[in-house]
Amino acid sequence: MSSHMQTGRIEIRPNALTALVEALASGAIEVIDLTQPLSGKTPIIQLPPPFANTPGWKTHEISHYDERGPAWYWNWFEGGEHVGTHFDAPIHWVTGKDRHDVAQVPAGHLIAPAVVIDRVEEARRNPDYLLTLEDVRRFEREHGPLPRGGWLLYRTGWDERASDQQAFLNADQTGPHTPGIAVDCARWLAEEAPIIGVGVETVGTDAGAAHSFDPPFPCHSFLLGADKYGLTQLANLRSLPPTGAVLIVAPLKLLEGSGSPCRALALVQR
Ligand code: 23J
Ligand code: MN
Repeated sequence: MSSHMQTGRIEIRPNALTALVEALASGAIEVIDLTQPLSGKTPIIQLPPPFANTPGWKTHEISHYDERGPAWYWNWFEGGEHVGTHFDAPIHWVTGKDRHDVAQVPAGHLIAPAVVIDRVEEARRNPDYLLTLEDVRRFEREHGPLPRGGWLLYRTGWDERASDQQAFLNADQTGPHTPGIAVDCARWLAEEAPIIGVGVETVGTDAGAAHSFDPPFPCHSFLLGADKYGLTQLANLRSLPPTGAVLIVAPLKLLEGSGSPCRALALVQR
């Protein structure tokens, strides 16, 4: 039935949710899973001494249709808040210490538009590649301004390494070498851009070498300090258009949590 019609005196207004459900059913809108699998093999960040490191993910079996539970299979798990595809809440960083924990993030912020800036070639040539303000300006000249209340997703091709901790961290004697965002660009994204967060394919939103930047870890420092969010270890950004996707991100509602492993999905018009 057409959604615009007069039925007697009752007007049936166009219903965006009906349209969404129909588009999902017909495939006109596709759901892309941006989440990496979470297991004991999921790569985890390795901070240099003297800093404490997060444990990885671990699953423990409770029963598996056996004497411990004849008709049911279930597990329990342990793991860090910042393992795998995960959400950084503002309170994660000292600059955001008085801001929201992960349970306090407004639900309305968890569904938002997203744009994708692709620097795969640059990151392939230089694993320490840093996204510049000029890169973002060039994207805006071509595609329009960054989305108000939305996400900047930064594609580097690093997701291809996500099943191999060594390749993913890409560390040598001088530390990890993974792409990130330049200091002045991170400051601009935090303080000037209309976005609510930055998503990346790497183990953290900051570059591998960001421990030696001024300030250290500028993405974490500026973005979280500005009440914005981080999203890491994303998959399948190659399947998203530069503009027009809608990101749905679902971190666990961990009371006082600094972040959480999450499911990240994108809706894309086909
Ligand atoms: C703690 C310290 C430094 C970093 C991180 C955590 C993360 O990347 C994270 O997962 O938030 S760089
Ligand atoms: Mn994190």
